[in-house]
Amino acid sequence: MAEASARAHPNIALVKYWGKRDADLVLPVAGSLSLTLDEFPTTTTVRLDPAAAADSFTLGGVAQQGTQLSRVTEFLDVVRELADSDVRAAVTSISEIPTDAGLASSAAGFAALAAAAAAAYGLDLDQRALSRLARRGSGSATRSVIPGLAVWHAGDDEGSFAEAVDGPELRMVTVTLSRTPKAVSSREAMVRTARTSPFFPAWVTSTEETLQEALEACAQGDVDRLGHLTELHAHRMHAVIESCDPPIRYLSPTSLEVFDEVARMREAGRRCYATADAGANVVVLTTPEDAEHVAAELSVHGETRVVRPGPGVELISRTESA
Ligand code: 2P0
Repeated sequence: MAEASARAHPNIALVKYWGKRDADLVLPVAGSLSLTLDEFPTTTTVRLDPAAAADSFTLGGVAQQGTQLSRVTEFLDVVRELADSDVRAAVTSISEIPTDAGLASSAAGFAALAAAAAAAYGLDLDQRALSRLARRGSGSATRSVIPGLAVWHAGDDEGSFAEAVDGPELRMVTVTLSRTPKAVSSREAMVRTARTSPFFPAWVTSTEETLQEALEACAQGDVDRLGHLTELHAHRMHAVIESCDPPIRYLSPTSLEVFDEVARMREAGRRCYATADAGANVVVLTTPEDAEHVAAELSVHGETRVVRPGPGVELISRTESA
């Protein structure tokens, strides 16, 4: 029985992914840009079990059912098709981030699962193929395959993958405000935004423009331009989400206080820019020089942590046992 383990880290988008043009293939309406972190890893083991009638999925020692299990099974179906196999698997996963609290747990989860499953089923995938495969599990997982700064190209099935981008030396400060699950999953909220927000077409076109500008800022090593675009794009994403019917609001009053505090620190000369994903937590893009100060200042609002750019997905082990 083959068994493989892999580890991946979450990423935080500077230019956000919000909306799919193909839900089955997980093709985004626009490209995005992110930083893979070196904290909060997910480690996943896939063990093939020829005697099993169904896949199983254990997360943090708890057997999963419902949507969590069906997403893993559907993902393994993609891997099985590539490997021409019908063998079921036992998946065990340990995540160091609270699931569904707004710090994208599915990015690290599906990146680790993609690498472990590919190895267990005997697929020999290069980084691009692994990124495309991870995409089928969760859009943001496309980027967690890649270390550090990563651009995810919108593309078609072949062309929609992430790759590394050179850029300035960055740090992120995570500000954990909420450990409660979000009210609406990002998967569902994306669909609602695309269907009901009158601003959605403008979101798509402006995101592509922002991505091009952000890539130029990376190439020039321009932290302040990149930071400005990051904060701007976070506001635009939350604005388009809040404009859907019925509206969805992820940011809490405390999130907004943190955005205001970040703006005040910036006026005082610190290089720091706020962003937030589909939850109340805020993440601050900053420099190695300013990171500790930013983390200390924001600790009155929530638990803060300075995070460095992290590695891409790593295969930890692969064994073939009798
Ligand atoms: C991002 N987010 O770019 C954006 C910003 C949340 C806000 O990618 O449906 O869990 O599995 O493709 O990857 C969260 O979306 O969604 C996300 P699916 P995913 O990081």
